[in-house]
Amino acid sequence: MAKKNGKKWKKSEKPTDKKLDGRSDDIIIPIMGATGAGKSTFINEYIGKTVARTSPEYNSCTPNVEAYLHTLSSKRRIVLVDTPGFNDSHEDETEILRRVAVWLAASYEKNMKVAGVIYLNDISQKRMYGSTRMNLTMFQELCGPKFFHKVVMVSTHWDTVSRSVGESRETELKQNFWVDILENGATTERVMSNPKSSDVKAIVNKIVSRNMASSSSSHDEALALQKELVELDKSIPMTGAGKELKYTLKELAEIQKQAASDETDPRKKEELRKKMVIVQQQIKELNIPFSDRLKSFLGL
Ligand SMILES: Nc1nc2c(ncn2[C@@H]2O[C@H](COP(=O)(O)OP(=O)(O)OP(=O)(O)O)[C@@H](O)[C@H]2O)c(=O)[nH]1
Ligand SMILES: [Mg+2]
Repeated sequence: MAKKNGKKWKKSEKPTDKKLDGRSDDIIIPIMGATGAGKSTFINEYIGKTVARTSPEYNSCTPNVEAYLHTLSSKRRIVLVDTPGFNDSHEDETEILRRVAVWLAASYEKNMKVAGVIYLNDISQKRMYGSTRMNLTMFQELCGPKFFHKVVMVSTHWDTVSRSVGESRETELKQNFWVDILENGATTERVMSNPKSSDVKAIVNKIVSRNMASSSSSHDEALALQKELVELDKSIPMTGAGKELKYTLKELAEIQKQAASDETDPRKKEELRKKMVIVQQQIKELNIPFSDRLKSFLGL
């Protein structure tokens, strides 16, 4: 069992981090996915009113991890957790990972159980862009394969594509990008009804009833990131997600470097150069702290 004090992740906490007065019988469901996938909309549809701010597509909107509560007649609470997505329009991906990590670690310490995770994907997207792929990779690292059976891969925006186009994209996702997750027991769902609330409620209710039927204890099947931070006392950059972020940021820096060298407009060139500096700074921040390096060298 985890020690309660002196955890490395706690050093990453900031006074601005939102905390939830959680209970151990709360049913926690984080909603994840790229910017514009419809995470905040999903939550609003479930709660039945606008509690989470949404924004027009491709403008990233939700900056913080935010929990929204719904109390069941049994008095148990469903906690839908809105999360910011990782993508290139954000200036600081390390900050996003920090916010998500701190929230998840703090709730894990309070014995709050993650009942399932919903990962949203916008089916109207023609291709798996860099940022969408980055989100998925980070998500997989954050969950870990042992948690995949509690993941629901949900596609949204079905109302904006013809059914046949949507179905062929869904098949591509299943065959090329979601293979690992699905092979390890994740399920797929669609939000396509009008109003969306009936599909959204059905998806959440499935997770809730599965959770109520299960007898596993709260720490049996936590997210990989929670175990790494709390049980294994890793610092955020040392977790699977932290290492993956560093890797994907390196790719992004390469793309920006290439774009800057191809750009002829001096203003755009300067903009790209500034972005590159930000990304390089983030990569630096993700460097493993000296004490961690020493520990792993000593095999501790
Ligand atoms: N047509 C259609 N629009 C949707 C659907 N889901 C979300 N939207 C719209 O897509 C836009 C983005 O939705 P959000 O809910 O803000 O997306 P988000 O995933 O929370 O985005 P971030 O907070 O930036 O990470 C909003 O204008 C929503 O109204 C859907 O299923 N169909
Ligand atoms: Mg949002």
